[in-house]
Amino acid sequence: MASEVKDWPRAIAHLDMDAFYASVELRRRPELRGKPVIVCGSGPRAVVTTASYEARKLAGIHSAMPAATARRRLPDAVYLTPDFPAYREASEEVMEVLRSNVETVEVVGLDEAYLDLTGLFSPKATMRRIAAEIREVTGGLTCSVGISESRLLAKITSELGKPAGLVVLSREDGLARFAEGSPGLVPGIGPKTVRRLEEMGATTLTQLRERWSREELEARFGPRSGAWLYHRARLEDNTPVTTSREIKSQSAETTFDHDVADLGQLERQLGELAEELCRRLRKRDLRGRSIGIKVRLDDWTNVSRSHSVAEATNDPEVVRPVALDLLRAYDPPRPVRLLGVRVASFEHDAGAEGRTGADGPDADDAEGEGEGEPQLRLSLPS
Ligand code: TTP
Ligand code: MG
Ligand code: MG
Repeated sequence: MASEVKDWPRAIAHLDMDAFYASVELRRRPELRGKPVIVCGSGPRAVVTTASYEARKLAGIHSAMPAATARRRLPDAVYLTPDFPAYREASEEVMEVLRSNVETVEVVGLDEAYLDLTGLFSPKATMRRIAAEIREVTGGLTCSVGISESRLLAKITSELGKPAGLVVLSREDGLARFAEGSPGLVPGIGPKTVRRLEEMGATTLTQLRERWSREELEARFGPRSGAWLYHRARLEDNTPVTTSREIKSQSAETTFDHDVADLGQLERQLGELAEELCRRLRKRDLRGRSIGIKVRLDDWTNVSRSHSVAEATNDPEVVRPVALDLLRAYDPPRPVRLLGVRVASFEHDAGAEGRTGADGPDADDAEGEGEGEPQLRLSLPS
């Protein structure tokens, strides 16, 4: 052990539930215990949202794998369609345990959270107690915990003990342990960047550290991303854990290069914005009852209109027509400068913005979102 937790400047835990959706299903169907369980949609393009550890071991089934592949590999597994309300409810039970034990808890998605344990007498004992309490309160759901000096390392560390593990790792130990590891194991460094680094001759974290100075990285990747990579390669991260705030609404909007007067063009644009917004809502598992539009005219008049639907939604087939009706009813009297669509009045909060390390080179493409997790968070039953 390179250093003791009590000597670290900060102690951060990352907690992540094990095979979350599948475990929630198993809790209410104990007769399925021990069998491979796969939660996935049923349409032709459905993908696996999660597989129980049995299914992972038996046939390497994993999240985001096409459901058809899973069915071919493991035809006898138990296939279930996702029940999001059940997962949200279980998530709330878990997060409530965290919040009642620790002051600073940042929820990032349905099944994971960061906790700031700095200054506690024994972070390890605290997390062991919390894991036991989660198990008890939720009727058997297990989690894995990583404790380290930063969010970045805590996130990597929680993976090491899966399932049901608790691992403590100092930065020094992390550097030694992952010396020969690919830069891709660092959250936020996606496959695209890994390929670029490989081409530069940095296939391991050590090579990246030793062969590339900060200046060189900045020259290649730009000042922000270069500096970010430099620190990631050293497993350095000083992002604070911040108590998650509830997301009240989500919107997508665009400012036109040239003001648009044609209603048809505005409608097409609004349709696309609605699609984009729904994709984001689905990713965060948010559904809202209030659908609104925002229009800014060329004279900077701002107009908002909204309409409530009976059932909370993130379905583009619901959001798009409502938004279009609102636009047609308003029928902008002047050319439009900015157009936006918005969904609010969520069922209830399902986590918070789960984004850290957003300055990475992949931040704006599909790989860099949410600390390098797969982009595809939810596959809704089709
Ligand atoms: P994860 O925590 O990534 O995975 P997991 O809890 O199923 O398994 P692990 O023990 O390895 O943590 O994701 C949490 C839930 O989010 C998961 O149960 C289902 C959902 N999910 C998707 O819908 N699509 C995905 O691609 C991933 C990765 C997860
Ligand atoms: Mg999990
Ligand atoms: Mg997770």
